[in-house]
Amino acid sequence: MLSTLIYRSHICDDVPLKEIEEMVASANKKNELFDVTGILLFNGTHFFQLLEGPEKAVSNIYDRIYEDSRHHNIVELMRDYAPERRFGNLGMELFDLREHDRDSVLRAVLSKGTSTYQLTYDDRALGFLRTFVEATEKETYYEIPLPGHWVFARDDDAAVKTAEVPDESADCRFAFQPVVDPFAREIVALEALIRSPEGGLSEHYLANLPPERLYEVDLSSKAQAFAMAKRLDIGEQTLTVNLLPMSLVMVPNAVERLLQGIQDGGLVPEQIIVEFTEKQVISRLDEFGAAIRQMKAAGISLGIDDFGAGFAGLQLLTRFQPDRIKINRSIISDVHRSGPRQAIVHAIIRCCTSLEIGLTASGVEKPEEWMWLEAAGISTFQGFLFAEPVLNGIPPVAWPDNK
Ligand code: FMN
Repeated sequence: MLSTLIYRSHICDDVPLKEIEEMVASANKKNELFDVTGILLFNGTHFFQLLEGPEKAVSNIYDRIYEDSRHHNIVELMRDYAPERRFGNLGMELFDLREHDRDSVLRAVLSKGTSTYQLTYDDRALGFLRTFVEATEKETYYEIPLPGHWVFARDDDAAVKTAEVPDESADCRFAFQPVVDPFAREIVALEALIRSPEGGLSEHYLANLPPERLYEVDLSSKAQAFAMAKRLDIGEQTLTVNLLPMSLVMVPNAVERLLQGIQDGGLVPEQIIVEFTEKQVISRLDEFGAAIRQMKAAGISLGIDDFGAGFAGLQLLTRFQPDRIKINRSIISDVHRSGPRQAIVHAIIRCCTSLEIGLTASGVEKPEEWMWLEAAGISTFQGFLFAEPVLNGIPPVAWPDNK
């Protein structure tokens, strides 16, 4: 099947254009061998390449291009399928945008097209091409430092802080994971994640409960989380707990019981964020809304977890505006090299900024993901890059240091 791949990248400072011309000559031969065609645009700082050909061949060539040290900040913009090639003449042709005047440059690029149909603007690939030529999106090209620019170091004297569990007979435990602001070097919140007594993950723990006990156990477990937070002496630190949305609806006096647990743990409602994941369907929205109002009136903040992972996120936002949103790992993962993910994150940031909703990126594992997200305007993060959750304890944070 004929596939199309488009990316953009930034040329490395020390690469002479002559070297690129030589590279193009040999790439041309290689592409021809694999039946891949395309065009490479260069504007003095950035490349924009469109590759067309059999799916596997295009993918293999792109993998090699991605590893090429002559460019960096490589962002894949599009992978799609097409009935015929747009630029089918050569294995690869270099087009230097600087050699043409502003008004005619797009026409000059399009004159290289080989499609029998008119190259129209409603074609996505040509949309990307035009945007690159006209440089209308340039302000969103965040140039992040190369990997290795940052080291993540734990304080020498930082250790895991653990405590005895308050009730050994309880059938759940909690692991705590910090949410951090790396530039301020501040832990902005701790999330209490439910675990089985052996440390089994929350999905398994909840999935193994009999359905008729699920909501009651979910709600009553929060008292354990608050008691554990007390033992860990979290002071005035913000604490996030997760709750199934239906636990608020199905368990009588759910909010009163939450408040009692908070008080017994020596905490105050204002330091608690209750998070609901958007993945869980809320079937009784009116009753859920009433419980939310009661929770908010008592001072507890509302968070939406796993934003972007389910199907209800945007619709949920039309009904309830939470205080905080956590973007799911599925959107965060490799965001620095994915145009679609970057566009989605930009849209979430714009939406949350308009609604004054705080935003956290969760599941951050790579320095490049963190750097791109910081550049885009997110300042709080959660993920293995900074700290892994620790059962019955609080881990130290690995803070980034500029090398
Ligand atoms: N190599 C290709 O074979 N085809 C291409 O279309 C191609 N385009 C490139 C575009 C840019 C901006 C850069 C920096 C490099 C490009 N290369 C291309 C070169 C590859 O990255 C790589 O050097 C080349 O395929 C040789 O790989 P090999 O040594 O593993 O055989």
